[in-house]
Amino acid sequence: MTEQSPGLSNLLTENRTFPPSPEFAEQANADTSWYERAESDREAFWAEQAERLHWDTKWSQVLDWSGAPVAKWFVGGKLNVAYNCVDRHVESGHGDQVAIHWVGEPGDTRDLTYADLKNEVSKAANALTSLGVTAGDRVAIQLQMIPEAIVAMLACARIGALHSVVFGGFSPTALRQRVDDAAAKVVITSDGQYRRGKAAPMKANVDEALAGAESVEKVIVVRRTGDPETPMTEGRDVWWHDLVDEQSVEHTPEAFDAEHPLFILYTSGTTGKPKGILHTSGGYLTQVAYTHNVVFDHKPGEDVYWCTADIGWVTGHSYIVYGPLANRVTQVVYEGTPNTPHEGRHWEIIQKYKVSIYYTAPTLIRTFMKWGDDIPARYDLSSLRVLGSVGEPINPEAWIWYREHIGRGEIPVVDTWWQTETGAIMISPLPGVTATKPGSAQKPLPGISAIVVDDTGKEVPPGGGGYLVLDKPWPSMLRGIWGDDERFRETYWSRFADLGYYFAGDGAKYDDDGDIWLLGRVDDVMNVSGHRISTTEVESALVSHPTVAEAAVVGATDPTTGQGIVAFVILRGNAADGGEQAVQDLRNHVAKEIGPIAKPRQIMIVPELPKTRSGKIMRRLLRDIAENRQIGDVTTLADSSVMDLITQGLQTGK
Ligand code: 6R9
Repeated sequence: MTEQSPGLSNLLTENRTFPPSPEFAEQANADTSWYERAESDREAFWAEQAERLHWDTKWSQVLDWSGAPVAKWFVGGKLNVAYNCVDRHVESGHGDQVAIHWVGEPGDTRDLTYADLKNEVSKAANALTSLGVTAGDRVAIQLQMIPEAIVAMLACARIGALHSVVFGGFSPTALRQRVDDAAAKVVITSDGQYRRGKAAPMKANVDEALAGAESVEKVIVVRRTGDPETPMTEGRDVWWHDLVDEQSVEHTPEAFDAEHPLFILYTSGTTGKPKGILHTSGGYLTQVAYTHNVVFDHKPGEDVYWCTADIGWVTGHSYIVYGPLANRVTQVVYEGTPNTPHEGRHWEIIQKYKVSIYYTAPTLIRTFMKWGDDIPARYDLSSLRVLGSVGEPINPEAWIWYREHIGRGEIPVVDTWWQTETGAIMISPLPGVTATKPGSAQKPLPGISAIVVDDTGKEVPPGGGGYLVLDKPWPSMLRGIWGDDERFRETYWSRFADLGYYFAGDGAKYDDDGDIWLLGRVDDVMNVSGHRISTTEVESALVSHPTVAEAAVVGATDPTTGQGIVAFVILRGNAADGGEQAVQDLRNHVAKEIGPIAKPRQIMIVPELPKTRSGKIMRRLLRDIAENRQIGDVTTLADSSVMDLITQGLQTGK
């Protein structure tokens, strides 16, 4: 975005609102007074939230921002993160409460109570200590969604070692890059993983990654698939069950400083090298616990919660491991893919465990839409009472579908905006408090400040659009990029340096009520004949057409209009195949929904869209097609053959 127009040309006409039911509001964890209380004394509000945790030593100062942009929260406080997530629930008499209902992809299951979890984490902590891991060391974890992944993370936290979880689907090159960058001493992985009904080896990839990796002293291998071919390197590799099972269940957690580093999590930036986002202990745990409690209205001992993310992403860290466990959750953890062995797997699990809070991503919601309404309709989903969304802007069409077909048309849907860097949810409605609007994340949570500004950093008026910034520090904010302070300052703090704003990299706008609508990354904002049009907006219009299952839109260079809108569309299964008429209909539909300026220059009907392993559409690759360029690097795609499928289909006109 170069110049400031009166607003992004966001012409979304969505204006439905869904006020909370009186019954829900009556029992909600938060109420409107929280906003005022937090506004009148932000630090006192956060101090109150920190009381959710057990502190071995109380802090002397809530916030020290004198070293900005590196914050210190709860200065002088000491706590043990794992103790807070596990032991204290056992000590308060809840040792028998199920912490994790684990569901393996092939159908095997395992329940772990808080007492079980305490034993497992203590043993794993003793095991790591026996290998010489001490506070401040880095441990890389590449594991699929099995209980040991959570146990390993908590064991690191317990002894003050930093974990760096690397998504199970990442390539050996990606793993090696992360292991080297953090100089990890120990790597924890498994023999193999179940994916779409098949056992795939994992350890062999890890070995390939670690060949010659100097920092790595030990590799711990969890047995999952039982692959007899699993290679073990003498002297370096040890089986989890050999090492951990024989350890004592006694382990005394040490209290660490509130600013003691908790983990590093790599995320991609605009350049090729991933950024190791660093989070610390006290502020992070405070904000993830607080947000998990109010955003999902979580009631310990009553709710059954399920966040479908993978622990390889920040959502798994904050809303499977730390926030929920700090709040004494009972949660489902599922190992596999949503269509194995059938497309009703999630609904079957919700029915079986009586899941009451379900948190997932728009890409999956749209996939469910594509599979058909009749699939969830076959299951009893009456236990559900809160639905959440995260990861990308949710188009109103998908939001409404989610509420109607999963939420019986009556339960709150919370669209939660946040990032790896923010550590915890920042902008979201509160169930029982906010009248929700399909497609809008709405308001910063109590205690959080986020504003939409123009190029000069001035806040835009209602109806206006620009950049989303965070203008006040928050407890779970990143404390840096591992080993690259310069990049940390440059990426997030240089854009509005004189104002001290954190630059989120997302475009946003206010509606006339002052609610925030996220419009996608700023590099996804198109400029067509001087009009700013968000890719999300056009996608949303396309998806609102009955024949469309999913759409991705890019701005392609255009000699006359600056950028032209190019759309890639997947049609629903029951729609006629995409002939010229279908394409014309869709172009007209967008013109009707948004306005003639948003009419796509070109619409390509495709069988699949290129997505990263975390489900984000890689528009860069679609732009390559739209601009007739050689297709760029596809290594971070979940399925690298997708690009071939798309280009072949286009060549043969299918
Ligand atoms: C939690 C997570 C962060 C980026 C963020 C934004 C997009 C996430 C969103 C959303 C609109 C939401 N994003 N949630 N956009 N509405 N509710 O996804 O972290 O993987 O670091 O991605 O995702 O663009 O900047 P991360």
